Amino acid sequence: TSDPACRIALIGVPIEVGTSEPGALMGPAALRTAGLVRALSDLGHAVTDHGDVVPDEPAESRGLAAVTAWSRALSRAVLAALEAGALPLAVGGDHSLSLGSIDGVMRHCASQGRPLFVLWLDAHADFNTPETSPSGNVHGMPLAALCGEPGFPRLFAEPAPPPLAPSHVHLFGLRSIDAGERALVTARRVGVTDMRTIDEFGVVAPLRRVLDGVSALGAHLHVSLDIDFLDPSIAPGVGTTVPGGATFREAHLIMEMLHDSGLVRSLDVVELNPFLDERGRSARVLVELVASLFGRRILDRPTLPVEAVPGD
Ligand code: B3U
Ligand code: MN
Ligand code: MN
Repeated sequence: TSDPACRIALIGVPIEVGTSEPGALMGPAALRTAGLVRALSDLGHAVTDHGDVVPDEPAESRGLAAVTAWSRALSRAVLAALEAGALPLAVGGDHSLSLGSIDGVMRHCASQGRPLFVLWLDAHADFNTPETSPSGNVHGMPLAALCGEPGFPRLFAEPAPPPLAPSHVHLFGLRSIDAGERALVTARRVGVTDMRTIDEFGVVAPLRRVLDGVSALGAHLHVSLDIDFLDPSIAPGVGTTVPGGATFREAHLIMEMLHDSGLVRSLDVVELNPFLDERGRSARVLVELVASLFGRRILDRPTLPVEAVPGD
């Protein structure tokens, strides 16, 4: 995203089979209504709306089998976008869609011999397995499945790419974690910037450290933005509200830093539930943030080191 303009492939994923709260399937429609395509094309990007993904089999029921039908179709769409030189933007839909988007990204990275790094902006760790999950909801499991934890059925099309390295995953904004997840995240050495760290150090220092690491690895950076990363007071349109989330200003700065890094190559925007929203507020906030990630800025300069803060 450092180029003045890039090609963006918008892929709608109206999936809610990974959650028990209905409404997320309206997410892609609400983001389009809030002007997502226009916001990005106004920045000079070439945006193609590929419409909504259709699952491989009709998926009426909830659970892993239903998610698999969606994720296989989404994986192909994401891989095709990357192979065509575009940046895939998958909009959901619940967070189980990242099984498909990241599977597609992993296949692309494997073919290029390039490492992959995933930045997970979320209140939750989404690192449950079917065994540890208290709810059985698949949107709480995608990272464990992608990192190759046991206990999942065959989710991905064969030949499956090698699993994601847990040390190449960074959870940012974490403030709700189940006991089984905490044990796994610790044992696998997943990177974490939790809300306490953000309270103590702000967002800039921890995020700079993550981005410097990605840059040193020469990795493809995939960002997965769960709307519950934000505080529910600015983004109420979500099934699982967790108090104490990121403010608009923190989230906005994160997006500007991601843009300035020039490292982001694929993005998910998930868990918007328009049925629970208030007059489109949450959809509009997400469009604002995505626009900042793609280069909307106040002044034409990147964030500066403190020594260089302008003023006089
Ligand atoms: N960790 C809980 C809650 C949860 C995870 N992701 C969301 N909620 N959105 C679970 O059900 O796995
Ligand atoms: Mn999530
Ligand atoms: Mn979440």
